[in-house]
Amino acid sequence: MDFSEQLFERAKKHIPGGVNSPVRAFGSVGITPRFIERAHGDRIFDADGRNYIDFIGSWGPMILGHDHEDVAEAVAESIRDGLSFGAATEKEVLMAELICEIVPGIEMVRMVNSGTEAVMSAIRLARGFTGRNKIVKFDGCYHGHSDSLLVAAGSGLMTQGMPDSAGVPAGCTNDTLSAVYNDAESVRKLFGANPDEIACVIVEPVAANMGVVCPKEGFLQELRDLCSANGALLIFDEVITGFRLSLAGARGFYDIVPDLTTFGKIIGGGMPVGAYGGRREIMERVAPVGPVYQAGTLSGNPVAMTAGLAVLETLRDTPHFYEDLNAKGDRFFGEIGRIVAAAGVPAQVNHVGSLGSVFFAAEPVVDYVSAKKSDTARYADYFKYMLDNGIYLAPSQFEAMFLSAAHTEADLARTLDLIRAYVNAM
Ligand code: KE4
Repeated sequence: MDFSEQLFERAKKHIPGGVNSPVRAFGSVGITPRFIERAHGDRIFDADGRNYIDFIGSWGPMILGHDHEDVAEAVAESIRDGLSFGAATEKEVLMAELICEIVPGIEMVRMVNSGTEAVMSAIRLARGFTGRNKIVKFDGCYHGHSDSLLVAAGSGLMTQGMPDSAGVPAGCTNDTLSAVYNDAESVRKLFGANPDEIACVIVEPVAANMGVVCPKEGFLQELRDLCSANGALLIFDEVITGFRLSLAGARGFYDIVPDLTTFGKIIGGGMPVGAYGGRREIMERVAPVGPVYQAGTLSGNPVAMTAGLAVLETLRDTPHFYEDLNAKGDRFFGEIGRIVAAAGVPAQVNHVGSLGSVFFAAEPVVDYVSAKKSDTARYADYFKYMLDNGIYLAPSQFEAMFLSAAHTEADLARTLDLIRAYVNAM
């Protein structure tokens, strides 16, 4: 039994499923999860001394690669000043100023500790600002595990076969309406059936929790127009796309300004950070200045802010960062598309820049229904083959691959060779 297997047995004694987040249990691929000991650049190293080219990057935060010199040094120095004070610090001011400087349309921002918390708070704020209760989400989109959003959610809930979680009273989801991703008409109908009752529409501008599903031309603009016409707020959940697709995230990439935006992952550089922000007239409804309550002991933690600031400043100050990263993604995912087409296998490749997915599906994947037609057994077999050959992919068909600035051309070429070998043997 290798050390990861030993650790997993021990973990399962004291942690539900042996993991602190379900997708890490490798449930849908049916093998023992690798326990990771350390990481550097585009590589992670497991407890048995094996190393892998990492395409998860902590589910998005590690856009610069692991163990980036500037980030590591800044955090190491910050720790000596103290870990947490439960008081205001300059670093929170610097982070808020930086996000408002970088992201058009954001005038104020509140730091929290996870993407879930950011979305939960943004939803409460939308309800408090509009005085309305109903919310619209999209089948297959995942916005964290707060009660009212665990409806036809993506990510682990697709893998776990739990379309709606146990323990969520109907009262928490009665006001949650579900629409079809890439189908603005389904949203229009919900507005028609619930006049003046919908507080917000929340969307992953590029869906990445049913695998990556790209917005059809005009879809996001139609959501923008529908929300404006009906007095509802448009919320972009940019926990994954924020600072990934462009410095201004999806809103910059697609030139659409939502009313509220949620962030996570990259803004913490790997530390527990989330945030939500928008224009002043909305954000000033948040306590202590407004009536919408939200709080957090470790919100804006100085060490976490140090990590996030180091990452965001590097992203802002590195010439052509996104041009280069997105071009790398176009080349890499474009080549996978050519490989599967040449092999004539039932597979689809969806990507936007450095964020992408390979679906083992015969038809294009454009929403939750088409994503669910994927051959998850085939994906599990593919995952195991790649893992055995030193490539660490998402342990579920319904997750994404994340490229970083640290992924070398040699490692990407090796990955493509393995994908080619696999699909040619299908
Ligand atoms: P967290 O609470 O996990 O920080 O963020 C929740 C969240 C909110 N919005 C979007 C668009 C997200 O993708 C997420 C979390 N993403 C998953 C990956 N599919 C986190 C991985 C996990 O659950 O372990």
